[in-house]
Amino acid sequence: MNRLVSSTLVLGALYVSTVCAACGASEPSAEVLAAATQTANFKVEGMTCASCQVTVRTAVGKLDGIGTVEVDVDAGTATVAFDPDRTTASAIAEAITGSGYKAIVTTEGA
Ligand SMILES: [Cu+2]
Repeated sequence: MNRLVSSTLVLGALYVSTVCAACGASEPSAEVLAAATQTANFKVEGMTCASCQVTVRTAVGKLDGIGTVEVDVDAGTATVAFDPDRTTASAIAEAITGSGYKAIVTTEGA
């Protein structure tokens, strides 16, 4: 019984350690690869830790037609490959902004 309780406490501590003041904890997003033929770069403000990165990735990943999502916390940037028939760079920027990090499209191209 004591062993069970201490295991729970350890798991709780690990869980809390992934939370940061800016974003709170978040679960890794499932990668869904679409016919992502276009890539856009974004400037993302306010990311401070790996969990912020996951939050941004998760927010983008909820959109339709998203391919790879690369988020650089230190640089404050994101690069997203997407299917232009199913979503747009501005929709991606809105999704990132909606997750709590102001995003603007910096470059957009094939
Ligand atoms: Cu964070």
